[in-house]
Amino acid sequence: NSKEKLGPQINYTITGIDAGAGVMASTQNALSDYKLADSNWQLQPSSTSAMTSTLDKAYKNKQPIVVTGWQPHWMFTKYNMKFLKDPKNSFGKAEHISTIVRKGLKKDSPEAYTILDRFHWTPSQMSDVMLKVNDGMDPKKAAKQWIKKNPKVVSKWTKGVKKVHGKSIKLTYVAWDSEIASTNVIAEVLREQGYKVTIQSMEMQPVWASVATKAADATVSAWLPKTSAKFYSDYKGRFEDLGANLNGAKVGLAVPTYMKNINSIEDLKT
Ligand code: PBE
Repeated sequence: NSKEKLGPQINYTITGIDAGAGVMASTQNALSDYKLADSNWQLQPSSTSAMTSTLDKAYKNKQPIVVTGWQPHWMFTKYNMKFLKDPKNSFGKAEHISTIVRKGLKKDSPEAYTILDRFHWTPSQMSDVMLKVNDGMDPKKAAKQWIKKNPKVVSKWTKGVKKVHGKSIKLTYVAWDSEIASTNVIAEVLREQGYKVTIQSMEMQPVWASVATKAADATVSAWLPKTSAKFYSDYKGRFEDLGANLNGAKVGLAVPTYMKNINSIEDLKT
């Protein structure tokens, strides 16, 4: 019942994801910025799949829940969700996802560099791939289908670029739904260009380290300016930022829209 205080109903718990994610660090900041930790609020780490399954159960029963949320993600397509207002700006405003490549890639693999540099798509295009994967389709297959259906978009990335033979490219990524989609799409595009592409998923810190140490060639999973800010500054000068591959991303705390009285992070206190 909406007249009851929210905190006790959900044990003052925000349902989070993997501890290494940027949204978890930002949520910890929010707990202190809004003085929520003082009133017993805590962030429960889990995994994206555990978080979304907890959300699914709460949603089906119209029970209150507060989760770490971000967009693009299918949770906003599958459920009616809203971000809580963040007047203290703990989560930053708009985020973009950047393509980060190793130093020297331009010289060693100019064709891949050009395609990675041009790679840019929209949240709704990314969501098309994400939804298919969420419905159970193999990510590689979903990527291939998307490429086949969007030849005009893809040709903007590959136009005039020479085919290659026998060259290899290694991409690293974090296995978040958004990055599973983008990494598989760009990997398939590079394969069609003739590259032998390997993709490897790991935690966020090793992703950045792999590009900085040149163990990997690139990643398309850098949420900025806030979510991966720590790694961006830790490895500054040891990678090249090719700019946004997607604009209009967002990170914050999210709740189902049936929680009518909770609209701002401030409201968690009341
Ligand atoms: N995310 C999705 C990541 C970036 C992509 C918001 C869960 C993070 O929090 O680091």
